[in-house]
Amino acid sequence: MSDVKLFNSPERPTWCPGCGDYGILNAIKSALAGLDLYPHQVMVVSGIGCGSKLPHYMHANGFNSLHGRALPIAQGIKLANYQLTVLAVTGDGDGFGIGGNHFLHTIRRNPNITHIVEDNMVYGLTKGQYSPTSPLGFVTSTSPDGTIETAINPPLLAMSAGATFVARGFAGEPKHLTQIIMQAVQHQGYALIDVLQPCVIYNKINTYDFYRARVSKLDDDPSHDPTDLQAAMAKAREWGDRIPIGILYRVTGRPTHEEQVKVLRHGPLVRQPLDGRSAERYESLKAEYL
Ligand SMILES: Cc1ncc(C[n+]2csc(CCOP(=O)(O)OP(=O)(O)O)c2C)c(N)n1
Ligand code: SF4
Repeated sequence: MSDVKLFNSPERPTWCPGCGDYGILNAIKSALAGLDLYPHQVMVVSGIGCGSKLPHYMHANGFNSLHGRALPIAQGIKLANYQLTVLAVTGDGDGFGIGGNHFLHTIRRNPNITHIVEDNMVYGLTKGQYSPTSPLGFVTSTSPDGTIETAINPPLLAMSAGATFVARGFAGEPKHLTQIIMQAVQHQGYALIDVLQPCVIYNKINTYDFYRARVSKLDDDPSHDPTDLQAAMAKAREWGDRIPIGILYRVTGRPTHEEQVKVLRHGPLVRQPLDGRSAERYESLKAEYL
């Protein structure tokens, strides 16, 4: 039986005390252990940002990549070895700004990966510039008079692009988030979890208190049908006195990217034999790049 302690890393997070990323890290580790997964079965890919330091703070395979590039790298890893449980963990700037193009095309492919977005609505690592999810009028160093760009609504965007699993979590509710992550990992296809993550330094609006007064769990709403796309889109638009968290939308039966790539019918690429010519090519590439 796996255990959450197996995912503990000796590295101490450098996140600010109170940062929402702590709750997300704990939820990820609990979810993986809860699914009886072991560190060697898991790959955590990130980009660059405060939240993207996460792979360093847990014991599993990890890839701290380039700003905005976590999704293509996660897909490449999944194509190489679809037996790995692959998580892409990104900030909102990382996942929806510089990586916005990858976000849309990942949804189209439906790879069997889980995308967890630490959505603090600001660029934390680079000291508080506005991001694609910053609310209109948000005052930052790059928007001293308030942002004049409309914020994207990530769950709504994902649903309209055809995502098969879309959820919203809150870093201040790690047990609830754990349950969402477990279901996202079990989902066959691309699963987005947009996690409301307080940045205690650069976002003084979307704080723990702000969210605690507003979040409402969809699990407590018996009328919510996560297979009803129109209803799920309406829920994703709710952002006022009540902010729904939980699984907004889930549809099953759409083939994953890996199921449709013919060469993978012979097994994971990493387990397929190389013929003589490709072995030579592999050695020359290895010599060139390593
Ligand atoms: C190509 C490139 N552009 C810009 C940067 C600078 N940069 C590093 S992290 C970051 C934004 C981080 O914000 P976010 O992704 O929301 O994550 P957070 O730090 O808030 O967790 C930026 C602009 C970079 N490292 N690489
Ligand atoms: S700056 Fe914000 S996002 Fe970055 S570690 Fe501190 S609280 Fe977290």
